[in-house]
Amino acid sequence: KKKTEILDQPAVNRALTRIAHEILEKNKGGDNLLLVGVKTRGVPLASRLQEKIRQIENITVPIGELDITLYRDDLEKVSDNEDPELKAVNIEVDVTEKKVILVDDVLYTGRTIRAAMDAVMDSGRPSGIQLAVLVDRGHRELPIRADYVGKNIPTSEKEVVVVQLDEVDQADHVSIYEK
Ligand code: 3GP
Ligand code: 5GP
Ligand code: MG
Repeated sequence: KKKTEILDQPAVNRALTRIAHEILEKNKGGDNLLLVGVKTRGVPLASRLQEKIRQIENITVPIGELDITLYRDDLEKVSDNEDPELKAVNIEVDVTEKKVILVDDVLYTGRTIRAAMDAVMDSGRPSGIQLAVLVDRGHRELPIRADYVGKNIPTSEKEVVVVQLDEVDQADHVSIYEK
């Protein structure tokens, strides 16, 4: 199947550098931030943002992770009646009064992020929740949008965005291909 590369390693890195700056600009610094990665690939993205914020402002923003179970184990199947559910939360700091930034690789229907917001709000009262994604591929089914986007990639429902990250896949690449 034909695969088209959208972002290579330097482009992924530049997008994350920009997002780190945008996060610091919007929040007037890094105080009271908490980065929460959505497994699997949101977790290494959150730690890369943590490292970039450390390089820019010399502060270490705390990190947590959420595991939201996939409702689509068959990626060919578009229709589904099950919603993603929380499988595990690992957030060591109290979210109360924190500006929580959810981090995920791809934003699609928005259902995963809805479940992630529920999980965060069940664990305390954050002062706000923001969303950072490497790719927004469109096709939202809920009124959810990202505050920080690496790249908007208009896709058809038949296309899949492949996100590969060094920590998981031994290389950084974002490409799209037809299912
Ligand atoms: P992730 O957990 O790192 O986000 O679903 C398992 C993996 O398959 C996900 O990795 C995701 O990147 C990838 N994937 C590719 N296309 C799709 C898709 O259309 N839906 C879902 N849920 N995952 C997809
Ligand atoms: P949503 O819940 O917004 O439909 O989907 C978001 C989650 O599903 C993300 O965590 C992402 O891993 C996965 N996902 C949905 N579509 C794609 C896609 O085209 N490519 C990749 N890599 N992940 C996807
Ligand atoms: Mg993901």
